Amino acid sequence: MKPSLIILLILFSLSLVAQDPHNLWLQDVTPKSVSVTSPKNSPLIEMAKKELQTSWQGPENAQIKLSIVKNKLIRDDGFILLDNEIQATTEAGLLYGAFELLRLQKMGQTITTQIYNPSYQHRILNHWDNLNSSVERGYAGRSIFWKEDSLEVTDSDRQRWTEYARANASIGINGAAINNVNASPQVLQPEALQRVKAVADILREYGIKTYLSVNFASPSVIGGLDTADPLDPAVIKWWENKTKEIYDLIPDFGGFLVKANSEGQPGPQNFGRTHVDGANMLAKAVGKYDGIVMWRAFVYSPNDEDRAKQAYQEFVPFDGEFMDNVIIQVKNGPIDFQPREPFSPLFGAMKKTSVMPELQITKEYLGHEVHLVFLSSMWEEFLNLDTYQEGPGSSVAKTTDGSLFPQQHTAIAGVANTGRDDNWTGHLFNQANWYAYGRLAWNNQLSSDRIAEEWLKMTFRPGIKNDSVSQIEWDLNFLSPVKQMMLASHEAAVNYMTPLGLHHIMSADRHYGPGPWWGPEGVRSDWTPPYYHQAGDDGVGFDRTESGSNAVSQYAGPLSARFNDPETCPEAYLLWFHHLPWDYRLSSGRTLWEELCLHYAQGVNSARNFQEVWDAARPYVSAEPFSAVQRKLRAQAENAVVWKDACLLYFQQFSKMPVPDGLERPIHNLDDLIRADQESMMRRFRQRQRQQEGE
Ligand code: GCW
Repeated sequence: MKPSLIILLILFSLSLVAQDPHNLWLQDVTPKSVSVTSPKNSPLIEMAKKELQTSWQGPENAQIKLSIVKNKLIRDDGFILLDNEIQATTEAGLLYGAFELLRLQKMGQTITTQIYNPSYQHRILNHWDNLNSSVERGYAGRSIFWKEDSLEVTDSDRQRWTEYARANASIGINGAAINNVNASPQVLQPEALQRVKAVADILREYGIKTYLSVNFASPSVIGGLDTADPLDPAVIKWWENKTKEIYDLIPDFGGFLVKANSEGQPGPQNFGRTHVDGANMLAKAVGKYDGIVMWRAFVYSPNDEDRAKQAYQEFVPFDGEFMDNVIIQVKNGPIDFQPREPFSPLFGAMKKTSVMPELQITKEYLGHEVHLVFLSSMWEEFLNLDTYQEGPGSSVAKTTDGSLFPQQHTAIAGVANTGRDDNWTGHLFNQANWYAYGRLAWNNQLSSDRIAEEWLKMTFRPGIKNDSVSQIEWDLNFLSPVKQMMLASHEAAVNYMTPLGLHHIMSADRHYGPGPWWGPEGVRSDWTPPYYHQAGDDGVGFDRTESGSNAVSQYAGPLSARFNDPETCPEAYLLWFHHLPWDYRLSSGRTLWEELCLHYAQGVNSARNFQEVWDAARPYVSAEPFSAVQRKLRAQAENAVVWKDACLLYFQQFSKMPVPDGLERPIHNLDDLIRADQESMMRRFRQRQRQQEGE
C-alpha cells in the first residue's frame, strides 16, 4: 500500500470514533469497577454514587466512602478529597466532590488530600428565555425551558432538563433563573408556575435552585391593582401572596432577579420610589423563606451624562441601605458586555452591600455562534483586575467573594448560551464558555490555561479509542495547539473588532458585524456607535478624563490617576478613556492610526491561523463536529476581514492617513459594506414587523 493511502485509512478510522457533542464535557467512558458506600441514602447521595459508578476511571475494584462530617473548614457545597473518601458537610458537597474526583481522573492527575471550597455561594445561570420560547441574544436555537405553544410538560422536556442539570452540577453551578430579565408578567400566572415547578423538581435532583426574573409591574399587569408602587400596602400584599404561592409549589425556590428602570422595563422610579424601596420590598417577601433578590445595576438613560457613569451614580448613594438578602448584580464592565472593558467602578465601591458580577456567556458582542472566542481569558482578566478600593490587591474577585467585605451573600451570574441545538450552544467551542463560567464561579482563581485543558481533555479525549493514539501524541498534536488557539482567541477578537479601547461600534441591534457609521437622526445617541468612538478630524476615542466626562473619578485614587493620563493609561483602554489625535504616538513609537491598523491586521492574521490549527486537528476529532467547526472558522476569518476593512475605511475618512506599508490593503469598499449592513437591518426590521402583525 502506498504510504499516503495508509495515512488516509488511519485518518478515516480515527475520525469514525464517536465524540457526541450533545454529551458536552461529559462524554461516555467505559467505567472501571468501584464500590461506593455512604452513611445514609438520599437523592443527592444516590446521584453522587451513580456518577462515580458510571464514570470511574481510577484503580479497578476501588472502594470509596462518602461521608458527611462536621468540619468548620469546609463551607457549604465544599468537600475534602482523601485517598478513598469524599468528606463534605452537605449532601451537595458530596456530589460536587464526586464530580471533581472524576475530573481529576480524566485529567490523569493523582489525588492529593485537599479542601475544595467554592468562591461564591450562589453560582447562577441567567437564561434570557422568553415564554414564547425565543431567546434574547440566543444563538443556539429555541429555549430549553419554554415552548412555542404550550405549557404542558413532556418526557422530552424532562429528559433535556435532567441533562442540563447534570452538566451544571458537574461544574458546580447551583442556580438557574429560567426566564428573561426583560420579564413577562405572565410567568407569575398559576399555569406558568406549574411549569416552573416541574423544572425546579428536576433541577433539585442535582442540587440546583430555580429562580425567576420578575416584572416590577406585575401587580398591576396581572394582579388587577391600579399601581405597582412598592410602598403601597396592596402591592406589598400582592407580592407576599405571590411569593407564598411560589414557595408552596417550590419550597427551595431561590428568589427573584429584577431588571428595573432599565431599557424601558418598569421599576420603582415609575412611582417616584428608589431602587432601595423596590428591592427591599421584594426582599422582605422572599426573606421569610430564605430567598434572595438579585437587583441589576444595568441602568442608563438618554441624558447628557456619560452612559459609563450612570450605574455608579444611581447605586453608590444607596450603599448600606439594601437588606441583607439583596445582591446588586453588576455587569463586568460599565457599558455592556463589550469585547473588552475596564471593570465597572461599582466593584469595591459598594462596601456595605452584597455585589455580584454578571458575565455574559452568550456572545452578543463577540461573534454569536460563529466566532470561536474562549471567554475564560476575558473573565480571568476581569476577576483579577485591581480595584485598589481597599489598597493594592483589592481584585474584583476579592470585592465580590467575601474576602474583603463581610457580605451576607456571595454570588455570580452568567447569561447562559444554551438552546435546543443538539450541541446545546451552537458552536462546539461555545460549550467551553459554559464550562469555564461554572469552573470560575466555583474557583475564581483558576487559570484559563487549566480550564481549557480540562475542557479539551474531557470533551475530545474520550472520543479517541484508548489504544489508537498515544497520550503523548494527542497532547502534542491536539491538546497543545488547540489550547493555544483557545487562549489566543479573545485577544484576536478584540484586535479585529475593537482594539485599543474602542467599544460599542457593532452593527446596530444585532451586534454582530461592524457598524461604526450608524447614527440616523432621531435615534437615541447612546445607542449609536459614533457616541462611543467620537471619531472626527481631530482624532478618535471617548474623553472620560477629568476634562472630559470625568468617569475616571469613579475609580479609586491610584487607578483614577493612571486612567486619566494617556501616558499611563493601559493601551488596552486608551480610547475608552481618551480622545486622541490620529498622529498621537504610542509607546511603540507608532502613531495611533498605525497602531490601529496593526491591531486590526493582527486580529485577522490570528483568525486565519486558527483555521490552520484546526485543520491539523482533523485526525483527533469526529468527522461531523470537525467540519462544523471548520466551516465556522472560515466564516470567522471572513468576518474578521470585514471588521478590519469596515473600521479602517470608515476611520480613514477622518485620519486621512494611508494604511502603513506591509499591511494588507482593504479588499472591500466602504459604501458596499454600509449598504449591506443597512439592507440586512431593513430585512430584520420587516421580519420583526411581520412577526408582530402575525401575533
Ligand atoms: O446587552 C443588552 C442587550 C439586551 C439585554 C440587556 C440587558 C436582556 O442588548 O438584549 O436585555 O443588555 O442586559 O438587560
